[in-house]
Amino acid sequence: MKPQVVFVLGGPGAGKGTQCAKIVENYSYTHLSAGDLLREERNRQGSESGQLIDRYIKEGKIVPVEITINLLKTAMEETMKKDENKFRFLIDGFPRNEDNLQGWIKVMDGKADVKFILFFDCSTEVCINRCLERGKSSGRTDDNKESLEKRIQTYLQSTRPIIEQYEKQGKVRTIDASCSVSEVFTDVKSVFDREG
Ligand code: UP5
Ligand code: MG
Repeated sequence: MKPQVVFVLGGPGAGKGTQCAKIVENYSYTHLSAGDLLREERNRQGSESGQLIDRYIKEGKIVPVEITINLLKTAMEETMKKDENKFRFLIDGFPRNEDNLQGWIKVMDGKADVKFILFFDCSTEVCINRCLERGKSSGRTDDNKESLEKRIQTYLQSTRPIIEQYEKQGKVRTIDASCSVSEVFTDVKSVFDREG
C-alpha cells in the first residue's frame, strides 16, 4: 500500500502539532512533525547535520531538503515496516518552500499520494502570542522574539506561496485556527469525516 499523506501547514504556533495529536486520537493516522524530526536529529549524538540544523532553526530558516526528506522517508518506512496498516501520515510543517517541494517530488513522486493540504490559518499576532506564551516553558531555542520575527518572515515569504500553489490545484482545506482548540478541532473533524 502506498503511503497516503496529508500535509499540515500554517504559521508558527498556528496549532499544527496540537491538532495533529487530536487527529491521531480519532483517526488512523501517524503524525510526523518535520520540525520534531529535525530537532531529534540535531540532538542525536554523532549527527553530521546537528550544527547546521541548530543554526537554521535559531535563524528561522528552512533546512536544506536533502536532510528533511531523508528523515521523513525513513520515518514513514519504519512505521510501515512495523505495521503495514499504518500507511496514513500527517506530515506537519512540510513542505515549507520551493526547495522542500522539489525535494519531495524528486524523492517521493509516485511513491506516496498527497491527499490534501490541511491549512491552519490565523493572524501573525495570534501566532506570535502563542509561541511567546509557549516559550516560557517549551525550552525551544526559537520561541523568543528575535527568532520568531524571522520565522514569521520565512513563513510569509516562502511557505504561503506553496500553500497558494496547492490552492490553485484545489487541494487546500482551510481551517480558521484562531479560535479555541476544541472549536478548531470541530472544523478539522468535518474535513476528516468527509475525506480522511
Ligand atoms: N495552542 C495551539 N492551538 C491553540 C488554540 N486553538 N488556542 C489557544 N492556544 C493554542 O501550538 C503552539 C502553542 O499554542 C502551544 O502552546 C499550544 O498549546 C497553543 P502548536 O500546536 O505547537 O503549534 P504549531 O503550529 O505546531 O507550532 P510550531 O511552533 O511547532 O510551528 P513551526 O512551524 O514554527 O515549527 P516547526 O517545529 O514546524 O519548525 C521549527 C523550525 O524547524 C522551522 O522554523 C525551521 O527552521 C525548521 N524546519 C525546517 O527547516 N524544515 C521543515 O520541513 C520543518 C521545520
Ligand atoms: Mg509544531
